[in-house]
This record gives sequence, structure tokens and C-alpha cells, in this order.
Amino acid sequence: MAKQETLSLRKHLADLLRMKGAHVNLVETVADFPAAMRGAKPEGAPHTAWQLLEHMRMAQEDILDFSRNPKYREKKFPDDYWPASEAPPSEDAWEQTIQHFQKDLDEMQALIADTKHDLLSKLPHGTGQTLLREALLVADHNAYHLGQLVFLRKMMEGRQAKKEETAMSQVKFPDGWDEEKVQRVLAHFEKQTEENAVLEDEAAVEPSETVMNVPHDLVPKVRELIAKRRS
Ligand code: NI
Repeated sequence: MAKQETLSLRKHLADLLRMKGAHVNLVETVADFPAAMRGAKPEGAPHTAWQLLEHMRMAQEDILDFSRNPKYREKKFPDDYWPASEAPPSEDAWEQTIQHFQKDLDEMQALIADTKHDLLSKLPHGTGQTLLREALLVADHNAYHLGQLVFLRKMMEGRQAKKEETAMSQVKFPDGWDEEKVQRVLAHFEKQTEENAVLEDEAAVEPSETVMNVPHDLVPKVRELIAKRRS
């Protein structure tokens, strides 16, 4: 291939690896991934977000190793490609995986950009694979699992919102009351000035009655008098 052609191919590969263009990139998707959702596996989902993220890191690291290490040793599937636990062992682990992933991606890109490496010749320690094939494999694998991560997050956030909505609508009202009536009463009292409130309280007092302040210890006596008078 003419030099100019490989430069442009190398540039396309770099963009593909960076997930520029059609996709959101990994950091955007996982940097603020809600911590409580990182180890959660909602019904129907094959993996947790942590499993997908770690799997992406492990697979990329493996492909990078194969692409540049003449002493490459084949890994065991699935143990060397999937994490042991569904949830990250710590908050730090999530962050470290993102950083590790970024570093390996940078190194893969550097490998592709370096014109000392031929993109199309067979890797000496492989069985026919080329650097071009390995770069495409990384980009394809990352794009596939990144799509799963985005979907998983949207699904969990959707379910969370639905749960909160249901919880709100399940507030129990006493007989004759509903959300609308509560709102009307609240609005009424908020509008009232203090003066109006006093007038309204007084309106509940019968013309033949008087409201007065009575010391606490006299209350039983007063009640007795009222009871006597009524009987
Ligand atoms: Ni995979």
C-alpha cells in the first residue's frame, strides 16, 4: 500500500477505536454510572455493568498483548475474560478499570499509528492474524459491549423511575379524600392571611358561646360545670 493510503487507514482505525462518530464513548457512559447500579442484574439482563466493563478491559488487554508480544500465551475462556464477581469489589475498582481500559486503548492506538508496523502482514507468532484484524477486533468488541452497557443503564433508570412513580401513586387517602382535594385544601390555606384564619376560627363558635383561656388545673372543674349544666 502507498504510504498516504496507510496513513489514512491508520487515521480511520484511530477514530474507530476512539468510538468517534456514531457512538457515545465508553468514558461518557460509565464515568457517572450510578454506583448502586454497577453490580445490579435486572431480570432478563445477562450481565451486570461491572461484568461488561471488566470484560471489555480484559478482552482488550488480551488483544493488545497478542498484537505486540511475541511471547503471547493464550488465555483461558471464560475465566480470563470475565470477572469473578457480579459487583465491583470496591468503588475504586470501577475507577481503576476505566483508567486501565483507557491506557490500553491509547497503547493500541499508538501501535496502529506507528508506521514501523505493517498493518497487513501476518503477526509472526499468530496463525494468520494481522494488526489490521486485531484493531478491527478491538473496535468491534468494544462497540458491541458498549451498546449493551448503554442499554442496561437506560433499562435500569427506566425501571427506577417507574418504581418511584408507582410509590407516589400508592399514597392512601382517607374516605372522601383524594390527591386533588388535598391540593385544593392546601392551596386554600396557603392563600389565607392570618387575619382571615382568625375570622374563620371564630365563625365556628356558636352565638351563645365564648372562647376563653383557662389555666390547666381548672380545666377539669370547668368540664364538670358544663356537664352538670347539660344534664
Ligand atoms: Ni465479549
